[in-house]
This record gives sequence, structure tokens and C-alpha cells, in this order.
Amino acid sequence: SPTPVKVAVTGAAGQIGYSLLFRIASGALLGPDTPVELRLLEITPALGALEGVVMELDDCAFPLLSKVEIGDDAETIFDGVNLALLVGARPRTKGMERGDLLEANGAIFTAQGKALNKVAADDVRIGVTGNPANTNALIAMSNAPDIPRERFSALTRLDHNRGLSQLAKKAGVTVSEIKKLTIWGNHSATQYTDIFHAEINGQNAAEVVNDQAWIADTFIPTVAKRGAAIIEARGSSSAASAASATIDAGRDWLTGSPEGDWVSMAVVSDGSYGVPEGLIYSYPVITRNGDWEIVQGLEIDDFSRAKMDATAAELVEERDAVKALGLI
Ligand code: NAX
Repeated sequence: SPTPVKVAVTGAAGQIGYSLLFRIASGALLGPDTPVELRLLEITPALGALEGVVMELDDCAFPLLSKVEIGDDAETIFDGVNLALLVGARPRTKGMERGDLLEANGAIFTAQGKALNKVAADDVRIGVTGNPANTNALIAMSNAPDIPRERFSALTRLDHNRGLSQLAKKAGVTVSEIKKLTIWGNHSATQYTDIFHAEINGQNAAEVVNDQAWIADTFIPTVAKRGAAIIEARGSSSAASAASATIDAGRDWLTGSPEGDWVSMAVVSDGSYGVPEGLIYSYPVITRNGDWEIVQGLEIDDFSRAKMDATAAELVEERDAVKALGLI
């Protein structure tokens, strides 16, 4: 049988982990023919809870799950991993300033970047879900000089999926009838969900919708504020949907985006679309065999330009703040 793929998940005892691990172990990430070895990283006080999660993984008797290792030492857990899903992060707690949050996460992502640099497999891919995802990815990437920069990405697939579902409802179609939606920029309130290049059954989505006020005043803010709406309704933040998007993103990265479509992924900017080089910025990308390519040549009107620039400006600010803290 084929060699198991080693997949690391950090923050494995958390909410997202509780959904993500079972999906990975069932084959949703790597397909029905690829066995998987899970490497689960947590902070020391959460290891007991993580043991309970592993008991449940055992009890599922997943045929594809070859082995599970848990621990609190990044170098041990990341040793030889082919894919690292960095989910664990320090949430913003009451009274915490933005600088404190960046600093707390900086400590996590500098250490994890260094550990990956030292011990991960040569073909490693790293996906960051933990917030602030783009800047955490930038910190990890900057602390892993021997890993090609293209191997890092931050998750905007949840925003992409949220956009698909909102647009499908408005247009009275199913999500699979929509292609080429784009999330530009930061996974934050400044993100820009672009339907001007999207297609609904081959027709331009903005033309099908034909309602600029809805696009500007309802659609874009609804997608951007969906996380807050989930917290309001559920009493805790999106977890199953975030896990599902983490699976979608990892699967498409490794096995390729669907023909005739693209996906949104925050990746290192090469200056495309006037975005400052080196930022981790969400773009429309086509993926194949673990590589990605930014879709080029899309026409950008003034409405889109302003929104793409605003989210880039926020990422520049975050980058400058972590630079000032000596994290990159
Ligand atoms: P939880 O607080 O339930 O779980 C996080 C886990 O990470 C905890 O078990 C904690 O012990 C662990 N952890 C903290 N520091 C660690 C470290 N240094 N090494 C390993 N583990 C560590 O949060 P959860 O709801 O699972 O969310 C995880 C992260 O995803 C948060 O940062 C959250 O903001 C972010 N999200 C990102 C989304 C995205 O689309 N990019 C959407 C969902 C979610 O909000």
C-alpha cells in the first residue's frame, strides 16, 4: 500500500480541530486511496483534551488512518511532515490590544516557522487558518528561509465558500453553477469578494444579478461579516465550516483546482494586480500538483481597484507592525 502522507494539525484540541481531524482521517483531504498519518500539536495544558480526541479517532476505526502522534514540541511533531495545517492561534481576549495579539501570535508562528524549516519534508506545504491568518503566514514564511515561499498560504477559502452560497441564493442557482469567484486581500473585514469576473452557468455573474446596490451594500458586507454573524447566532466562532474550507483548500492545492474554474488562496504577492510584493494576499489562483499560479489579465474597474487597495493597505500595516516587533 502507498506510504502515508504525514499531515500536521496545530491547535488540534480546538473547535476547528474537532471537525477537521475526522474529515482528514476519513479521506476527504487526500482521497480514498491515500493513507494518512496525523501529527497533532497542542500547548501542554490541552494535551489531556487532545488525548480524548485521539480516543474518538481510534473509535472511528478509519481505514485510512495509519497513525496518530500528539505532542507539544513543534520539532518533534513537524518531523517529516508533507502538509502542515496551522490552525492553533492565540485568540483576541478582552482588553487585548492589536499589538498584543500580533505579538502573542508572532511568538507562535516564528517558532513554528523555524521548526518547519528545520524538520519538515522537502515537499512540505503549509496552510495557515489561525488568525490573523495572512500575517501569521507571513511570519511563518519569513522564519523558514529554506522553504520556498510558494509553499505557504493563508485560508480565504471559507470567505470564498461563503460568497458562493450567498450568490447562489440571490441568483436562485446551486453553488456548482457558479465559477470564478474571487476573494482579494486579507481574511478580515476588508476582504473583497469580487463577482465581476464570476460566471453563473457561463454568464457574467454581476450581469445576471444586475443589482450594483445589492453587490456593494448587501453581498460584500454579508460575506465579510459572516464570521461575526455566526458568533452572534451560535455563541462561538465558525468551526465546521472553517474545517471544511481548510479541507477544500488543502485538497485543491495538492490535487488541482477544477477545470474551468479557479480558487481563492492567500499567497505571497509577486506584485500582480499592483499588490506590494511579499504580502500574503488572497488572489484567484489555479492549482496543479501542489503548485499555484495567480490568474492574470483580469480587468479591474475603479470599484474593485479601491477595495483591492484598501485590503492591501491593511496588510501593509500589519506587516509593518510585525516588522517593528522584530517578528519578520
Ligand atoms: P480554539 O480556541 O477552539 O482552538 C485553538 C487551539 O489552538 C486551542 O486548543 C489552543 O490550545 C491551541 N493552540 C494555541 N496556541 C498553540 C500553539 N502554540 N501550538 C499549538 N496549538 C496551540 O479555536 P478555533 O475555533 O479552533 O479556531 C482556531 C483559529 O482559526 C483561530 O485563530 C480562529 O480565529 C481561526 N479562524 C480562521 C478562519 C479563517 O477562515 N481563516 C475562520 C474560522 C476561525 O475563526
